[in-house]
Amino acid sequence: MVYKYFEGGEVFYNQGSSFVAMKLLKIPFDGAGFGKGRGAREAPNKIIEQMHDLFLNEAGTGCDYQMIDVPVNHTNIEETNENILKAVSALKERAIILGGDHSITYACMKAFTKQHPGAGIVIFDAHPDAENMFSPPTQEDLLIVLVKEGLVAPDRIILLGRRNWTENEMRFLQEHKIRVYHMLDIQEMGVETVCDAVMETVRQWPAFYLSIDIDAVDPAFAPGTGYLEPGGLTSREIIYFCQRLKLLKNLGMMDIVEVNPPLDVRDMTSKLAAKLVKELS
Ligand SMILES: [Mn+2]
Repeated sequence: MVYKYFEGGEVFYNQGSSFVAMKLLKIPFDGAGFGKGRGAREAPNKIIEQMHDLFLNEAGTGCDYQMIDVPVNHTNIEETNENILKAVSALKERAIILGGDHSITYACMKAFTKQHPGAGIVIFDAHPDAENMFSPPTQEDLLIVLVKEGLVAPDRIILLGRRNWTENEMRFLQEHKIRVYHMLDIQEMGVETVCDAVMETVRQWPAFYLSIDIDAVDPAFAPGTGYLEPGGLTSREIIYFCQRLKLLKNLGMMDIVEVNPPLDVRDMTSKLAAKLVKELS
């Protein structure tokens, strides 16, 4: 057996070689915020290019991908969000979204929670993204806007990988009692225990969205991103989380954001993102 079952949980489980179909949404938007995400527009195509070198995933599942291009306007975030909303709302089944900067998760989540009232979100990120309150949100304040606009209940949010924050962000997380597995928690508890705990919680939600800011991973493994934050997850650890979380039936949408090919080293980061797409499929 490749994956262990999640005790008591409903799982998606494929043993041996099989084929699945998956929609891949390309959202090459990097126009939000203060420009740290610039370059992320190149990520979707770069990641797809890297996927050509990967065949079956580790569990033996192959996948037919259907690519969908979402039109973006780098100087107009509202227009871009409208396009994202339309594209994600049209999805009927599980899909993977390739950003783009982290601001895209706002419109994706808006569409997702409309389809799945009461849905939650699991976010891998080195940062809480709760500093300012711009609306529409940038990658700096995604979380704050999700909560303030009532798109997600604070107790249906789980953050993983946090290791840098501001005072405002710390206060926000505490005030709203948002569940956070900081890097230190992950180190002390161990990845398996944390993953078990996360799954135990999210399987009780009607549905959940998985958002992976690649900066949750240590820059040693994923240097191609705008904010380098030492002390993150290893590539193996993020792969492990993906392999297990995707077993939950109520996982709906997933995104991988903040991959920045112009800042990358030998396409390491795009390659890792490509690997995550395969393991999530
Ligand atoms: Mn981040």
